[in-house]
Amino acid sequence: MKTPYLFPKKLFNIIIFLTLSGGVSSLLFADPPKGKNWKLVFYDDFNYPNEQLDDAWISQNGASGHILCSRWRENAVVENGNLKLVNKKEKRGGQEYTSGSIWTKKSFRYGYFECRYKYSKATFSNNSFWLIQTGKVSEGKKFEIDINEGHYPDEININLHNWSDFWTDENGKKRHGAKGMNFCLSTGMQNKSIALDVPVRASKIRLSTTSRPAIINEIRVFPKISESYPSPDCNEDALPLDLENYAFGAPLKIFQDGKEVSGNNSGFEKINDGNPKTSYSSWKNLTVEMDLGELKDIGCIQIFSGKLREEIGEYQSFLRDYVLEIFDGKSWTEISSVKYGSDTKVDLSETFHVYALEWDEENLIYYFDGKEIFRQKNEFCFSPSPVYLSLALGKWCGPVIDESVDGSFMEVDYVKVWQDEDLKTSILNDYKKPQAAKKPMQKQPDNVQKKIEKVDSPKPDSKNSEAASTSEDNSKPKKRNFFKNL
Ligand SMILES: [Ca+2]
Ligand SMILES: [Ca+2]
Repeated sequence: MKTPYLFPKKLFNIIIFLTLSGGVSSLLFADPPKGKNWKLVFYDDFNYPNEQLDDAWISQNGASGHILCSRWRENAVVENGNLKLVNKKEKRGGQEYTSGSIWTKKSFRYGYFECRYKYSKATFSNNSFWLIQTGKVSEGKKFEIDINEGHYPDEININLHNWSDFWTDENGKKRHGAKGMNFCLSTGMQNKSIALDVPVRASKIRLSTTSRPAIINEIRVFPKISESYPSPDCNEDALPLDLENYAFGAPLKIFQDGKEVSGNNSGFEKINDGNPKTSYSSWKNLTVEMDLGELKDIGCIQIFSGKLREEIGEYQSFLRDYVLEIFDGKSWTEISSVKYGSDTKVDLSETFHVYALEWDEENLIYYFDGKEIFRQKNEFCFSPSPVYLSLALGKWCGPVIDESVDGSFMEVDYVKVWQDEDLKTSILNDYKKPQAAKKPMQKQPDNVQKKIEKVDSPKPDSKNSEAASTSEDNSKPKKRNFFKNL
């Protein structure tokens, strides 16, 4: 039985910030928001021997087809008071990498869920703290709440999935509902203006990026001028009348993962339609080739990227990297590039941060370091769920770099769950869940599962969701082992 860790209540009311190198703050403790009669019902700070992890947690032991790694108990290591989920470059379970994924034996309905962790320092890792309703739906729909599927170095992803209702879209793809938001804590690449000291002469320009999503609102190409250039996000009618934008309406070729794509209603033209509020986005490696028609003397190239979140009036999900090339009529030459993530001012693998969800019958409210960052109406999450801590490897999480992934780890300081003692419908001491049952995605044959795509989501498809990260043995009956409430 797990040792209960009880702190004086007063301690939980203290929020301590440490200022570390680079001006990054690391939150030591957060706290449930005030106004409810919170009771701490689960607390694991991993301050015990590795073997004891199995008292309260179940580990995946097997492959997951939708990601690039199989996941095993050996990759979940408790040491020095923390849990490490470790990525390894090793062939196992039919895949090239291994990692770790665990979930609580205990399930919870409603409450305040909090986890303090660091991302693994690897670009294509998915660092997840999440809930998924397993087994029979007692009320509402099968759901998945991704409190955070974090991507190195500074990306936060929140998603709510409905795994009960599916439909087939016009392309024959099976879809399900998913809504959320993602954003990067750094915004240096959103408004990129590349002014050249010496003009270059070119008839074409080419922009390539591995960012996912790759959202491009507008590309502008200007001649050399003596004044400063306008901001890349300004409206077309705000440009000086005598400043020609060579990019406006220029023919485009679009390549995804190296293949040229075409099609009506593709939205390519939004890349250079003059309107910074319209955009084109891709979930594959994107290359945009723009034909300027003839050789032009170019003094500045501007790239404006990012998804506008109208509810807060901010752009998010900007490009994380690019290579910009020009064609002088004979050959291509690189004139500017940014390495993936090098613009970041915040590295969520360097410092611990607190990710949290407040879940009740009406709302899902998400927090980062004690501050609300997003909220959604709760329309179908009414059943109990275990808490998951998962590390996965997937191409949608950034460029695949073997050297950085081997040995990288997501480090978890603690997980806490509070519940509102005044909310009679929450599960406090009376819920008896016999097993972690099969997840919904397991019922899909592999070929169907791969086709399922989300809608209304900043992520491209369900294979990117931890929902499909089901353990091979997840459907097996689990031994009853109920965590003692604190
Ligand atoms: Ca546009
Ligand atoms: Ca700890």
